[in-house]
Amino acid sequence: MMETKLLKLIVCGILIPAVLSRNVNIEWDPKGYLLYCPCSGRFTGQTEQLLGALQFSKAINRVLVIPPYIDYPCGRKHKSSATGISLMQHQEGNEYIPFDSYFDIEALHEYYPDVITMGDFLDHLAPTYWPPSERAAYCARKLADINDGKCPRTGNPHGTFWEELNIEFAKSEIWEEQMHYNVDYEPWKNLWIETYPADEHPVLALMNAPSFQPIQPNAEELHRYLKWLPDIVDEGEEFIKENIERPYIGIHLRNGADWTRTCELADGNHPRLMSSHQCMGHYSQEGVTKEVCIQSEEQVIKELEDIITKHEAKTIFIATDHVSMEDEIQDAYPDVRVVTMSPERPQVDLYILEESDHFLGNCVSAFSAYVSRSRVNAKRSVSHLGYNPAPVRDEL
Ligand code: GFB
Repeated sequence: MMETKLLKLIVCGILIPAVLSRNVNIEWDPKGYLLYCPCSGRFTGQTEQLLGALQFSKAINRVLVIPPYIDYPCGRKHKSSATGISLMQHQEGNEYIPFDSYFDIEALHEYYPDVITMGDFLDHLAPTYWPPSERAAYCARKLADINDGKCPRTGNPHGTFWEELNIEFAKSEIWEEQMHYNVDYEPWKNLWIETYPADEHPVLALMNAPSFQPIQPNAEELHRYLKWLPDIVDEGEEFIKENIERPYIGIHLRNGADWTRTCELADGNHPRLMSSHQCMGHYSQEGVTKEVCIQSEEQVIKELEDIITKHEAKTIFIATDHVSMEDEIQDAYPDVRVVTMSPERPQVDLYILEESDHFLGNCVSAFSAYVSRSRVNAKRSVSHLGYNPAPVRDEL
């Protein structure tokens, strides 16, 4: 099944040949393995989960099996000759895209060498060392209690993810104790190691990522081990070379239907909405306002004025999931070139935003948080729509 999917990705031109030609010599590691489903969020949300899982696996000393990204059809775009880009109208199945078709896995090894892709685990280790009768799904008692007393769930993605990988669980291992993913705290780390010693529990398959959402402050640093593959860098650089004159401002406009619904929660009374920590820190009591969450054309145009002047911008690059406001921004600033990508890929949008001379992001979106994190780590300038103070990066 995994091979069929990989083949499909190659035919689609998504997977680079280097992944296939890698010389694989993978041996079983007695320290045991950790699998999980990246069962919430989309590309950048799942990337945050990976950073948390990386930290968790290193702390409890297990090999991390990196899951493929789950790409949902509702978020994919396609080209339409009449309108340029529009959201897909028909429902297709999910796509499962290996981590190493976006990122260089060697760069992760600098932080933790004990990582392996799900494809390699299933092809080279599972057939010999993880017989179907021993495949256990692990979860907390409170999940099992609402799921007929077992861990594996049904539906998309909780069931479809494992089905796609051809993994059927023969049993459930339910933890009764309070187990915590915060393994910086020594007693909680030891609880995992003592409850599930690798010789008795060689493969720990978790139903969700062992991480926090939003990402915890101490995992933000790990972002620097994410290195785009050369084809994404080349694609981004080519777009910059052909369309952008520096200095340029990269702006993220998140305003699709799912976002409009999310921003109904931003009534100014509730702090900590989704990725708002990128602006306000994790512990703020400040309410998230509508202007911080979703912006009108007037707001965007007004806020761009000072930024264009300050950075002497010659180009504005707009990344968006839905409405780019390209024409309106261009009309408001005729001396600045306004560009957006069409057709586009989220990964290339992210790259171009990372490379901008100034990034103007959305406080609430994980997509913006990805760019903010990367730029704050690299000490590059960042500000956010609807929010004036400098972004807060919590210390440990
Ligand atoms: O990455 P993500 O988890 O962050 O999901 P949020 C947003 C997805 O929307 C991205 C697309 O992975 C992209 O596929 N997207 C958003 C974009 N902005 C852009 C953009 O500027 N350019 C391109 N090319 N694509 C959460 C979701 O989104 O929002 C949740 O994870 C839920 O599932 C919630 O829908 C409301 O934090 O922005």
